[in-house]
Amino acid sequence: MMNNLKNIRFNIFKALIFLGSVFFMSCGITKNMISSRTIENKLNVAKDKGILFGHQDDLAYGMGWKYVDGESDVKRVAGDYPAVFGWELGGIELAHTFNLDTVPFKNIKTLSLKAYAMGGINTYSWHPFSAIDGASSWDKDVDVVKHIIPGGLHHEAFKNHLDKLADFLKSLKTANGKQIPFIFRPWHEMDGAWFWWGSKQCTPAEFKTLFKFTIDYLRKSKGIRNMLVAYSPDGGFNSLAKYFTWYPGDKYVDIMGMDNYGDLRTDNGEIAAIKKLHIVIEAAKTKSKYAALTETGLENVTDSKWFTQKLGVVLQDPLVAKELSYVMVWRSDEKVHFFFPYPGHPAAEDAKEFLNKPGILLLSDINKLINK
Ligand code: BMA
Repeated sequence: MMNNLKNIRFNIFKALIFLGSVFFMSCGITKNMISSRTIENKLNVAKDKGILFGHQDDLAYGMGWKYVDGESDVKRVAGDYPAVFGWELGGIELAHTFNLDTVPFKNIKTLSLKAYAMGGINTYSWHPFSAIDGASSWDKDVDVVKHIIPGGLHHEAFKNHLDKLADFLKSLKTANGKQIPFIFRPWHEMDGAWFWWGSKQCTPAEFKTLFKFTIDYLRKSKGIRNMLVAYSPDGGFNSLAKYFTWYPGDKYVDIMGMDNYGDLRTDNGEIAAIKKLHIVIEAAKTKSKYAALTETGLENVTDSKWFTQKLGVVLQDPLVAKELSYVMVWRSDEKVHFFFPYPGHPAAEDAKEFLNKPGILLLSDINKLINK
């Protein structure tokens, strides 16, 4: 009798373990991954509280410094780190040691893990070289997309590029061997015509095939599950239908994005930017996704009031303030260009004032909300 009871208990226990694993596997979570829901959790918690602020390459370099532990131009100016950390993976597909902006991939890895450990969200852009002949992403005269999608002559070479990308993404593991969650934002600004995947370089159908194949390959063939995906046209749209022209489908996208530099450097451009963000927000609402201004900035911050008077005005629009999850400004490379000021720069005080607004969330703000 006692033995039977023990057996029953043991079997129930085994069944629970089995059901638990089936549940977690079906959610795409395995023991070795930290679910992408940890990012969604942050985005959900931030909802209605404010917009998370991000900066590309923030922990890697800034004005007058490079790879200094703990350094960040956002922190130097505003006293806190950004909540979103952007990184660039162009060059990983060729097994380069450095990305196309000379940032070593080993530093990107260490700093991504640091950002994750601090409570931040990592997002990766990718400006890959062509799998056909190594042409740069900006080589708009080459015919790439139709040759690298399934059925194309260079499809295998492209898969090889994705293998290298996947190896890097899967190597983003904590000391306990768990893969960290991240946002991936491939094939961005496709509505423009400056990349080989742009609107004049391939058809929307070819583009969608490229996008879908990329995500399916990373998820299904490579087992990457801890990834949210952002879809980011460049603001070359004026309707919901136009916004969706290159949309690969609901199962491929988690974040409805927009990159937009143009409207934010134009007189009265904030009106156009707000209109487009309303379209992005409508898209996100219709599809139950998040909305984000995935890239913006004013090159070399030549307007000392740009943060409060341009970006700030756009983000203060009531619908935008309520619905937008995050905004990210581009990198600050002293040799090329910078999009966030440094201490002493004429725009530094204004950037600080903007970041101190209650509706803009930095790293300690999101950590406080999460730990509440
Ligand atoms: C662009 C510029 C380039 C850089 C590229 C990828 O906007 O910043 O200098 O190589 O992004 O990071």
